[in-house]
Amino acid sequence: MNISNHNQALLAQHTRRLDFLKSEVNLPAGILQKLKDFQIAIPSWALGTGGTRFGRFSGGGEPRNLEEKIADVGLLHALNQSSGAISLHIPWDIPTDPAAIRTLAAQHGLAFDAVNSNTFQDQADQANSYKFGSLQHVSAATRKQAIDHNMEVIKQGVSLGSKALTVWLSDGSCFPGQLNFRHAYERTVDSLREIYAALPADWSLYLEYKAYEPNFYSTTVGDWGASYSMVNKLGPQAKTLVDLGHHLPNANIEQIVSILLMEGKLGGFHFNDSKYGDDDLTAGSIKPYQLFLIFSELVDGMDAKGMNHAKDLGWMIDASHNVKDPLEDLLQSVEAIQIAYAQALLVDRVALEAAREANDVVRCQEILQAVFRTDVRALVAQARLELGGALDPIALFRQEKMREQLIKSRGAKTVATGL
Ligand code: AOS
Ligand code: ZN
Ligand code: ZN
Ligand code: ZN
Repeated sequence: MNISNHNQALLAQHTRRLDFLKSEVNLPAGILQKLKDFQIAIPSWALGTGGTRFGRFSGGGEPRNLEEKIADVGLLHALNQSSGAISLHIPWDIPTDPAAIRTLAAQHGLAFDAVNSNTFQDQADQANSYKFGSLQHVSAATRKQAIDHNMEVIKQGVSLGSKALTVWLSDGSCFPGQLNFRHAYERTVDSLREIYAALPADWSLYLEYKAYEPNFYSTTVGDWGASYSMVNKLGPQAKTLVDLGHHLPNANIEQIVSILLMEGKLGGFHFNDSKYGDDDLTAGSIKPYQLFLIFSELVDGMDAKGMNHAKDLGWMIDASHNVKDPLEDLLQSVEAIQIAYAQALLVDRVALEAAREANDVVRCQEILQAVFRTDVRALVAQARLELGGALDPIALFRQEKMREQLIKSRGAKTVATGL
């Protein structure tokens, strides 16, 4: 891959754009360093073509094992220098030789982000079924099996150097009357307490909530209120994870984020975008203003607490690709997140606060929208350039015929493990 030739060819145009931006906007000191430090983890399950229950249209050249998934994320990271971590899903990814896997990841400059447990599917060798839930199950044996699985995931994560466990539960019910909500809640908390007790001291537990699907009447960890109350019961290492696609329509996600952050209970994100439900579309593809508003709250809230933007929350993508090349799609997502972050860093907080205190609603909107309508792509590209990435990662991916090369080495009909 010839990044420097690619960058050389685009440099004059890039410099023009960056100079224009600098002439228009006062760039705060340190903004480039913040952008350079900001890394977004790639989920191992998003590297292949997804699908729906109606079908799946394979794209070809997909990673067939953990080593190839790491290679794919390494490729993304080489292109954008902002995807320096991979988030694994157990048992879709089993590191049979953790030392070798760690070495391979290190060769690509990758760290291991949160590990994800899976008690929403039955595995072939499993004694008890999760058809009626896992941590909430009426049977103690089934709950124990799910607890043990989470403990096993923590072990796997420790062997790779991960520092967090993400728990997403599909537990709930499909019909009114099916479930005793209180019992389901209490059993879930009791099960989570056992998992929490197995966390190493420097680990976090992220509890992800989701309004519905696959259960269509109730989900036991169905919203941030349920997650927040549970993580509060568990202890300081447990926090809520916000997946942008997991809310009921029109939810004010930025406000949820702001409150969780203020309460010290925001753990991290699964970034994606959606029009209707848990669509898992490219971040910023449908509601880029919402993404910006979320980042605006994040920057404001993290700065108020003196938090490190890059390190103190878990930044992950959770997406599925049905019609796009997964790698190109992920490059788009990372860029959209970086753009939203860069814009949030440009908000004049002092002016905004003054306008709020004066009840100058028009001014408040002007301040935010002036930033949102500023094209900061050259700034994000400059951060990539300074880190040795490509000025235009997708263009380079295409110029170098990377998908064609992957198809040549892995085959045209591949099915990456995962959903
Ligand atoms: C499911 O809807 C959630 O977003 C989870 O994060 C899940 O573990 C992930 O999407 C993989 O299926
Ligand atoms: Zn998710
Ligand atoms: Zn989801
Ligand atoms: Zn989703």
